[in-house]
This record gives sequence, structure tokens and C-alpha cells, in this order.
Amino acid sequence: MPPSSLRVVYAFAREMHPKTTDVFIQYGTAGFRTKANLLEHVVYRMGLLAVIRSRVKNGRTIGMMITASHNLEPDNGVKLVDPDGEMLEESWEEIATRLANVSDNDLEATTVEIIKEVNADMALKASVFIGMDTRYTSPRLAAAAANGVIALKGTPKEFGIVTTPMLHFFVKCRNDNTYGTPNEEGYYEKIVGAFKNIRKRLTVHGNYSTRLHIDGANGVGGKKLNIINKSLDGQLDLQLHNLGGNGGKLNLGCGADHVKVTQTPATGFTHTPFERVASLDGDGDRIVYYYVNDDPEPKMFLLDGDRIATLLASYITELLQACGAQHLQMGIVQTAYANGASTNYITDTLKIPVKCVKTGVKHLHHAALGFDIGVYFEANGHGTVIYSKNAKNTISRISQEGEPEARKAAELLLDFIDMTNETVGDALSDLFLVETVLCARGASVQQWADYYTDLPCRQLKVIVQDRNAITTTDAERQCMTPEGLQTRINELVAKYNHGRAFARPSGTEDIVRVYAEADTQTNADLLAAEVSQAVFDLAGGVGARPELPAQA
Ligand code: 16G
Ligand code: MG
Repeated sequence: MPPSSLRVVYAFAREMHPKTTDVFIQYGTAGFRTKANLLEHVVYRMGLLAVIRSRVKNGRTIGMMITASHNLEPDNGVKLVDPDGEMLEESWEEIATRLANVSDNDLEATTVEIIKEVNADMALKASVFIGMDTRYTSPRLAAAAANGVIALKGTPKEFGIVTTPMLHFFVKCRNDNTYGTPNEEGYYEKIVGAFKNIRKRLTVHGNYSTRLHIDGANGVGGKKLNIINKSLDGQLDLQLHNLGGNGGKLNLGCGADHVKVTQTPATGFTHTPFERVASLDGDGDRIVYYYVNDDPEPKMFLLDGDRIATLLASYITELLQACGAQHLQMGIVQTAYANGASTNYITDTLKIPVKCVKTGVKHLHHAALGFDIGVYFEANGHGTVIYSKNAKNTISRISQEGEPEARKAAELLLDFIDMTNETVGDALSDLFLVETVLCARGASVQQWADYYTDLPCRQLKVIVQDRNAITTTDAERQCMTPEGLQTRINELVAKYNHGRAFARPSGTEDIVRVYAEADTQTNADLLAAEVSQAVFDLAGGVGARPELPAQA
């Protein structure tokens, strides 16, 4: 395509998706995310970039997801998905940021510049899959995305309202048809189909109950479970809550992020003591479990991403042993947010290698690729399992040639693999994985919670002038700047039994995040507040200095 035909890029921008703000926007950990009304030109331009990316990848399909995940309703966002269903290659984040921020007048020239720089052959076909969450601003943004694709003569395909992991799955399937069929039915067929297969092999026994409450965060995940539920033939007794409608607001007082960060149950429905609840986030890529006890003031017990990782990894280990494939190397990948008790349990009890990496799915996913079977989870409930070709081939061979017992375990494992959305963390797929393990073990949610005891922890936010004044190393566990901050954190941590704390600049909000854990909740709260004060004092805090909790 000669550059002259890029006039249409400018024409679409001017007429339909003009840049009306000078607020600088950055492609962060999970794409662009901000107030929805600041995003239309950004999403249009990402449509352009997706076409260029598709051509650089020889016409393979690229994904675009319109969502702001667990953020509240007024926000929205967009992220690109690479051909194997993984996050956009990191080196393109700067290109995306550049394209998003140029003026409309410079858009055509910048597009030409980028095409040259990445050496895209504009004569190739280009295909872009577009999905969106349930926000009322999403259809408009999805249309802007499609216009961006059309402006550069790519072919958009819109999937309407889907979970983020579904879109990742579709992109992967479109580029690799051995993985599945690239549409919603294909997703159900593979993932839910595998769950049903497994359920036929397992008997519900012991303390496992098929009843599972769902907190759908008033987002897309609950809606999809509502569809799935109709085909489940009673294998699960799903009680669906917070499905949107009935005045419930997206992610407000509910959803995985709310439950994890506030350590309180979702609002919007009544909890029955000791019954499992699975809480999803707004776009269905995170899940945490919890239950409440029957105290007069019910206490909540959270089973977060660390719990899910350990549950899945220990079950896969058992199956690998049962099929005589223990030589396959399994590892768990976590971030600094992983509860120290989970890391100890993995090392001391499960005896599985564990790696700690920087926050953000792409870092976890990348590290997990280093194992035959990599289980990665963020404490916030985002994670999955990935299996190498070698692992899949080995297990598949055993399922055909092994001894009867080994065969049985291998067949189960093959279904377990099919049930896993390997492209990215997926609340629905994770739910079926967890339910499978609990069912196989005849375990109640309390028994699961008893595997180890979490250290009490607390997360806080601090507002500073420039969050990038804080730089970190050692997978974000140590601060390098500002000078003196790490020394101060070390002094504070040393005062507490089982104390651990860190501060890191957020990749999605203009704030610094502080995490602390210690032997008691009071101490964890105190340590988090003290570290917040240190950040405030040494890294240019803005507004009121964080206060220590009342009980201090
Ligand atoms: C994004 C990341 C998530 C991470 C979170 C951290 C993806 C798809 N999502 O939501 O993994 O935990 O950012 O946010 O990578 P923060 O930097 O604001 O703490
Ligand atoms: Mg999400």
C-alpha cells in the first residue's frame, strides 16, 4: 500500500475518532486503561497498530480486547493480543504509546514511520479479532477499533461481549487450529467438554459438595457461567449472584479484586456459612475463592491465587506420579505478593521449585515456559498452567501405551490439560480445574483452607509526586531508589515476627503500592502503615501523610 492511501487513516481520525485530549497515556502492564471518555482515539489507533502487527506476523490474527478488567464502570481500556494468544510483545508497548499520543495531524506520518520501522509488508492480508466486556462504553470503543482495522485495509471480526481469556483463546485457535475452534462454542466444547469428561470418571464423595456460589462482579464472567450452567447436567450446582442487572454495578463492592484487597465478602447476596464462593473479576480473567464461618460476626477465609496454584500443582504432581512421568519438571511461578506461607508450603511440603518474578502476567507466563509444566498465579487470582510439547507428548503416549493404572491417570491428565486455557489466566477454566481437584479429593473448602495457614497481610496505596521515583530490583522485593528507602523498610520489617514488606510503583494507576505481612493482622496493618509513611516521607508524598492504625 503506497503511503498516499494512508490519507484514510487521517480522515477516519478527523471525522470519527478525533483526539480531544492532551493527557499523556501509556501502554502499561495490561494495555491502555483510563476513563472511557479519553479512549476513543486511542482504541482507533490500536486498530491501526493491530493491522500492522498482523502483517509483521505474516497475516496471522491479532486480538484486541476492550476492557478495564476490575476497574469501576467509568473506566475502560484496550489491550492487544499476540498470535499465540499471549500479551503483546513488550518492545511494541513503546510503539503503541507513541501512536496513541501523537496529534491527529501527525498521525499519518507516524503511522508511515512505524510501518517502516517494523518493516511491515502492507500488501499482506491482516486479520484482527475484537472482543469487549459489558461496560456501556465498550460497543462504541469496539466500533472505533474496527474502524482502525478497516482504515489500514485489515479485516476485523467482532465477537461482541466475551471474557478476556475467551478472546485470547479465539486468537490462539485461529492461528493454530490444533488448539480448538475460534469461537464461543469452540471454547465451551473444549474447556467445559473436558470438565464433563472428567466428571464422568470421578465420583462425588467425601466432603465435596457440588454446590458453588458465584460472585460474577456484575461483569461478563457470570453471564457466561449462566450459559454454561444450562449444559452442566447437574455436575455442579451453581448459585449465580451479581450477574449485572438488578442495579448491581460492575466491580462495585464485589468481584475478585474487591474480595482480595478489602479481605471482605462480596455484597449483593447472602452468604451461607461454610459454602464455597468463587469470585470473578469484571472481565473474567481472575478468580479467588472464599467462605465465611458461622461466628456471630462471620469471619471470611480467602483462598487466593496462591491457594489455587498450590492446589493445582499438588494434584498434577500426583497424576504425574500415577502415570510414571515424574521426570517432567514442574514449577510454580509467583510474584512478591504471594503469601510467604504459600511459598514455604511449596518449598517444604510440596517440594516443587518456585520462582518469583515481577508483577504482570507476561512476566509470569514467560517464566512458566521454562518448565515442562509451569503453574503460574498472581495472589490476586490471575493464573493458569502451561504444558510444554514434551509434557503433552509424554502424557499422550502413556495414555496409549502405559499400564492400565498409568493410562487412567494419563487420560485424566489429558482432560485436565484440555480444560486449561493455556493462553492466559482464565477464571472459568480455573474454576473447572479447582472443582475437579476438590471433587477428586472429596475435599470441602475448609479442608482446602487447612493445607496451610496464610500469614496476615495488608495492601495500601500511597500517592507521591512521581511514582517512578521508586525503582525496584529482585522481582520488586527491594527498592533501589529513592536512597534510604530500602534501609528504612528493612529496619521496620525487622521489628516483626515473620515480617516482610515491599513498595512498588503501580503499573496501572498513578500510585505506589505497599504490601506487608506479619504474624498477626494488627502487626501486618501496622507494618504496612509504617512502610507507607516511609514511602511518603522519602519518595515525595502528596496530600495527607498516611496514618498508623488506631490500635497502634
Ligand atoms: C494488571 C495485570 C495484572 C497485575 C496488575 C497489577 C495483566 C493482564 N494484568 O492488571 O497481572 O497484577 O496489573 O497492577 O498483566 P498494579 O501494577 O497497578 O499493581
Ligand atoms: Mg481482569
